[in-house]
Amino acid sequence: MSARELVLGTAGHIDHGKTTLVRALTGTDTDRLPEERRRGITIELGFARWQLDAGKGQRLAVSIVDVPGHEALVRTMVAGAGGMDAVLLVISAEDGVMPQTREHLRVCALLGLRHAVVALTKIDRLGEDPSEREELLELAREDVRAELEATSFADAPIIPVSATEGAGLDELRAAVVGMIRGLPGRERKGPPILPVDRVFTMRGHGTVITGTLLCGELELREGSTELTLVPQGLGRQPFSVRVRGMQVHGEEATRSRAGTRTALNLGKVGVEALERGDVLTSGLAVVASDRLLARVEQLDFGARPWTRGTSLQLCAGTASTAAHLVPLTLADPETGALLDPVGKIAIGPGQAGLARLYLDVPLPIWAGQRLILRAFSAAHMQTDGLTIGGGVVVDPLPERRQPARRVALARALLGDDASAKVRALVEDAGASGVTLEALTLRAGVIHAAKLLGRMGVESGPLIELGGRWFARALLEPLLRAAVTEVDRFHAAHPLQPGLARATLEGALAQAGPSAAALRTAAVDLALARAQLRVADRSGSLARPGKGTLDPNDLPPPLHDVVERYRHAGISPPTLRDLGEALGLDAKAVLERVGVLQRSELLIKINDDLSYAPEAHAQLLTAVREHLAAHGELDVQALKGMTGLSRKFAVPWMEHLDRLGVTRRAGDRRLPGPKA
Ligand SMILES: Nc1nc2c(ncn2[C@@H]2O[C@H](COP(=O)(O)OP(=O)(O)OP(=O)(O)O)[C@@H](O)[C@H]2O)c(=O)[nH]1
Ligand SMILES: [Mg+2]
Repeated sequence: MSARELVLGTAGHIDHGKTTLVRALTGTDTDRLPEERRRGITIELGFARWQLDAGKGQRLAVSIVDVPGHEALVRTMVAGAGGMDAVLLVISAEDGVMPQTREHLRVCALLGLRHAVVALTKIDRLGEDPSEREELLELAREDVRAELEATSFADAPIIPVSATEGAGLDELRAAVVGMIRGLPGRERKGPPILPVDRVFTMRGHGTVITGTLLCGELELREGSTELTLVPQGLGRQPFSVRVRGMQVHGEEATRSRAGTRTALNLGKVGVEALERGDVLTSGLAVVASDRLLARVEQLDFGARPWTRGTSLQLCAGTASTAAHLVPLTLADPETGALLDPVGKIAIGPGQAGLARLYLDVPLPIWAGQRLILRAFSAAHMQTDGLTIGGGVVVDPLPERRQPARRVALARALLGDDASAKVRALVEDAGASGVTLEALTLRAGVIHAAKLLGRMGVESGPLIELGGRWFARALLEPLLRAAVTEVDRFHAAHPLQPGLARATLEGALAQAGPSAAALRTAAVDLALARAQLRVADRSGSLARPGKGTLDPNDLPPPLHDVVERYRHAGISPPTLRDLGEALGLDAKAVLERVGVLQRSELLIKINDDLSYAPEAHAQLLTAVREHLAAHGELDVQALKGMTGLSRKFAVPWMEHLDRLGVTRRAGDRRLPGPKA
């Protein structure tokens, strides 16, 4: 196999001799269907292999795609053209340029094709008289030259041929070889993208699909090679398929490269599960989407501007659907740069701009994909066909946002800087964040993970939280909101050490939409920067210097409580005693005792019983001494030793167990690990 593989596609008006020329060059009749033979026209895409001698022993393996010229079959032509590297434009010298000559040319240009050879066919039909023939040929040549002048094919060689008599075919071969030399290579890195153009069953093999591998590489590995089928159409889901066999140029192969016509034999899937328009791929490049952001252009012969809601037919890859368009902004006619949106936007004939496209059914879409837009009204049918414009996909999965933000994002996505694309997408996602998968798809970059890693370092502009990426700058306003919230809490609850963390994060959620992970990270950052601190054992959060209980300078209501406990020593009051003594209701008592417990100014024994730290320490010492002397402890002993009543002694025993000073053994307590 040669080093160079490419797809050469025919183009041109119906009956101008495309299929006849392919047969003369390759020996293959690409009109296989009985209906094609009967009507003498091409209906389906045809495929032929062409071994071309490029001189110096080099052979080129060219795959020819032969398209129909019929005005009603332009969608089929577009499906074929999506995989072409170069064009063989066929124009009858007898008839000259006709509507589908123009329309096909435009499709090729809109799809980004830049290389063509023109075959001026049927020269044997220009009459007997040599000088008259020469004159007619010259006229035809001028006609073609004039038509090409304003296109990206202005320099294409024009070769007069007769497919039926063979004249000019050597010159045509030489011109094609010359053109191929100037062709740029295809992108082989990244995931494979193969739009399906045929699905059929082959006896003994099962389901076979064919298509042109647009980018990447396919390698058939021992065992199984899995690919993902991204479907077109409503109600269909992506699924994986196993590749059992591969054919390239009619021969078994284990590898196919970008720009190669490829047939795949798929295991365990019926033909009814697949359709033209589906895409085989792997990794994260293609997504079934029914809304997209695209840079679009309307050709200059259009009859009316595209406004909000304009309906068009959209062709993408080998698929197509009806769609409507919402223009967002215009492009500068000189530089092509997207302008700031002003007023009501309409994209008129000869203008380009940014638009959202809403598709009637989802199609497999990828970033950077070329689109063809066709009109439904037949206003230009007679002269130009229905192809009215085209575009390139800027974002295959856009979120619903304001036009100004769409335009800013589109500017970054249309550039060449992969880091800038990724960063712009993360910033656009705002407080909801975006996953690595979505970023890879939407930016259309292969190494999104690597780029994110670089931008996600501690001082970098991005941050990953809970599997989503955010702009680090989002943390600052949330952090400020958290601090303000805690300040407000201190002002409203001067007796409380701080605000529960969950309550604080809940309050941040009320302030505006944000991901939970982002709120948590903002609070963490406030703690790391010491703008907040953990106030007590329950994890309440406070501002530095606030909510702190200084034991020597307690607010009077708390001071009163502590004093009661201090004076009571080892026989402290119950909550009820305390309430009665201070004239407080149960709630107020609980609140004050709770604050003091959390700040360790009181030590909790059970729900009703607390001790001042001094009395608590005193009792612990006594217990430890008793355990050391006697090796055990019971309620009776505790009562005797301390003078505690039974009411206090029983909870104390349990408290000692919890502390690990004692451990229970039947009715007795033995020394525990913390004795
Ligand atoms: N005399 C003469 N007839 C030709 C030549 N090339 C094609 N024809 C005839 O023109 C008719 C149409 O040729 P096709 O090759 O089917 O044209 P086509 O462009 O493939 O048509 P579609 O695929 O339907 O668009 C056939 O009858 C051919 O025999 C030629 O160079 N000389
Ligand atoms: Mg044909």
